[in-house]
Amino acid sequence: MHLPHNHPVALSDYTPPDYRVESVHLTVDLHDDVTLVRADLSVVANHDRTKGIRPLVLDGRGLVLRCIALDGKPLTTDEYVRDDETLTIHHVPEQCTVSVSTELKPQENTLLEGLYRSGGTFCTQCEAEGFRRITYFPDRPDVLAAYTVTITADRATCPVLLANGNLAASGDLPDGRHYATWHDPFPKPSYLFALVAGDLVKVEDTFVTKSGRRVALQIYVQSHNRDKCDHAVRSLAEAMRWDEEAFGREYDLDLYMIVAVDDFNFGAMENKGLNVFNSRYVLARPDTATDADYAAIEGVIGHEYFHNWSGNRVTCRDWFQLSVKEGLTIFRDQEFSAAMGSSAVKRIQDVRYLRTHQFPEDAGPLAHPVRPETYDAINNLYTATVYNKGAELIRMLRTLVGHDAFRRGMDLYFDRHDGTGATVENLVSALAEASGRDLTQFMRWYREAGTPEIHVTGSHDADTKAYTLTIRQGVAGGEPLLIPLAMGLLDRNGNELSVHLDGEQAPLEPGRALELSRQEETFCFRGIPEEPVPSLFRGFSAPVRLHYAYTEADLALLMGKDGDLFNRWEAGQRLMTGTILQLVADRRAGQELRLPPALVEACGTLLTSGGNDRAFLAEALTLPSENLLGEQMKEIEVEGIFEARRFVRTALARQLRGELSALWDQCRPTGPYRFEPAETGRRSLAACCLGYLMTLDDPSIRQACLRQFREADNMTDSLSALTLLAHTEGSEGETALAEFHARWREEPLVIDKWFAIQATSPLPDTFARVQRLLEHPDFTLANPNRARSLILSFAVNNPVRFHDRAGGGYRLLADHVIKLNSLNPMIGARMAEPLTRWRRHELNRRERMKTELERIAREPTLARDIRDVVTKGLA
Ligand code: 0A1
Ligand code: ZN
Repeated sequence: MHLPHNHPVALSDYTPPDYRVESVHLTVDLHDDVTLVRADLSVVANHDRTKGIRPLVLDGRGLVLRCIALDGKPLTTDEYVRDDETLTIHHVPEQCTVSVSTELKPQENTLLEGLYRSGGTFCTQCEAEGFRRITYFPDRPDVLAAYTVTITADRATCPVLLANGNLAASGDLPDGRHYATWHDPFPKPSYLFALVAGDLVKVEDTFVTKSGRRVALQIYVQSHNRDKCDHAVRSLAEAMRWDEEAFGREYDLDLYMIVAVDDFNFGAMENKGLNVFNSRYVLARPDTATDADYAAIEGVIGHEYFHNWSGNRVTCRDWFQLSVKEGLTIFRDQEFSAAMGSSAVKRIQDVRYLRTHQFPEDAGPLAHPVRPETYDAINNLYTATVYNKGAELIRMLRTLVGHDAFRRGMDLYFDRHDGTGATVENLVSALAEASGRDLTQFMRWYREAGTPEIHVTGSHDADTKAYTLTIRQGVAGGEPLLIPLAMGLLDRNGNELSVHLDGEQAPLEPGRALELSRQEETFCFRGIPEEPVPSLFRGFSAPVRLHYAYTEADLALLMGKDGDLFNRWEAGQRLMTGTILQLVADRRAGQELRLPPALVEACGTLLTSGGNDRAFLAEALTLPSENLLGEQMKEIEVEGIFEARRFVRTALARQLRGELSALWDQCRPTGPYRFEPAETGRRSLAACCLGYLMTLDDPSIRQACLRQFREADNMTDSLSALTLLAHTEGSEGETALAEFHARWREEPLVIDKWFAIQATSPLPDTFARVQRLLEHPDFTLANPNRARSLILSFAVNNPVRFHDRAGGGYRLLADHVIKLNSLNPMIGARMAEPLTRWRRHELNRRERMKTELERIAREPTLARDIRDVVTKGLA
């Protein structure tokens, strides 16, 4: 088996670069056959040359080298050495210009890394190591340079020529060609370089910054998508305003460009002044995009914009420090989205995402710390741990130092490290300095993988009116973490008790968290007249698993009365989880399934509470997913969970039919589609009620659902109805799927939804259907969105069908990982991940999953990204 560089990269090996690059002049001549790239690099030595002159090592992959020159003088082949990954020049002066000319074929680049074509548009993706596929360069984030880029192309096919920064010159050339020169004054690492050339239209707006500068906001899309950019433009302006208000950060160029392309490996990329986006995070029209799509667009547009400070102005020193830009920027986009809508609901969704994606990652063979010590394939480090757990660490830091000191600390961080690459230590030190706190113990969060288990017990002494919480941290490596515990105590009527720690002058201020720092500790509260119900980790104040023996009555009380909305939801989820897992056990024991009255009562109360936060109500009424339930079991019982969950859903619908129908009625639309919190809440509650009602196998409800599918003026209502129809026995599903395809065949993002709905159907014929859909003329593995919508949706979001005992799902997944090995290994690696979870399943599945991983491992040449996942999965 051949694998270039199969030894891991280690943080402990970090050394500063031997050479800096002060400026880069790139000339890129785009053609349909061969593209020519010339790079002129002003190189300056960055080491003590009295101790010996070090060679200049440039990174490069898959490049055809035409010529290389030093200060204008061409080098002969004995003056440099080249291998698959590098080009080394042994004798370079202290300062010099290195000129390299390379040839590329972007039209043949299926990796979607480096320079490639998407639907005819030339575009780039350089993070993490794509720039080395364009030219030879010290392709590492701590080499920052000013870039000037000249693009030449055919004017008819590529009228739009874009790169980072400001347009410096443009004009015509002979033979129907033209050129544009762009200059970016802000030094940046190569991973932030971008270039776009194509036939695109521009949707434009202006934003005036707080200091009064006018910034042109431009979104570039293919002309048929011109009418789907309004929401993206609005989101960008809102993000810019929010960052000024919440973080005091202002935009620094006169132009901010976003380009949407259909073929993109991830979500979007924050290239300086020229973001390139997966079109699914730009394009939206009420009839083509759901509320969830609108929210995701707002979040991702915000995310890439916020990177302008947390990522671009202050970048990361090396890839081990990825979370200083990603964890921080996720935190910032979460706060932005919270401010745009319901913050409790946003928190619930973020925590659900963390538990669904990051907790399992942290408990499996791909677990790694937020700042790992080593990595094999850099592209596999873009994980829920680095991003989402990284964001939780920032959130905890803010809780620990307080909002004001956090803001001062961030200012200090941005000021101090502007124009450089920072480390996790730099970030935490700025917060420590601004707050005067010692955060040494906190650094452990960055070093340790795994989700801490927190065991809490309470005891009440009626005589002394003292209540004691005993808290134990189960930490893998032994040493305890510094953990903020936001909490409250409720009396038996649900009233909030004042939380007064024994030995302290005054009660705990609202918003202040207790701090856990030892393996085991106790907190004693005084003046507590009766045994209270503790509300622990309010707002999910730390990414931990809490173990506390709540009774059903405790949970019902918290669900109805907790002052913290997040914990109200959490109590409901605990009650539902406990109920369903008990039913899984009952089913296993051959007992008849019965729904406990406590859950019916709690849900009934929710339905009739008249609460006006409909978005919250929808979250509170939603049962934990099969995946989340599986997470709670030592060995996942796929069918047991599916059956027990379905039983609960149907039984709740039967017993609460009247309440559900009434609420559904109250949630009918009253006007045309608007994306605003009250309306998205109304629609999600309507979908939730209809979802329960559709379990009742009632033809009149199915007809109502079909009407909603056909008559809705928006994709949210239409798609929720279609999903329910397609996931329920009955002819309406087929009819609706066919109508939907016929209507939307020209809209790829909508057709992605059509594939995903079918791939996630719990109906027994889904596997056969997925196999058929793989042959559908609209299916292609070359487009990551399409590949994900069919294959990954099936593997990740349809446990009961993917884990079919015959193992067909596993085989199908492995077949496609192998196909992607040569086509697009970055996506192939993501597709291999579900197979690495084999240890969590019963013997038969375990063996079959492992067999498929082994089959992938036997491929004669396995790309690094895939090999990394497969090797860890089998270790
Ligand atoms: N920095 C981008 C994510 C991203 C990372 C790698 C990519 O290609 C390998 C593409 C995008 C972000 O956080 O949005
Ligand atoms: Zn990011």
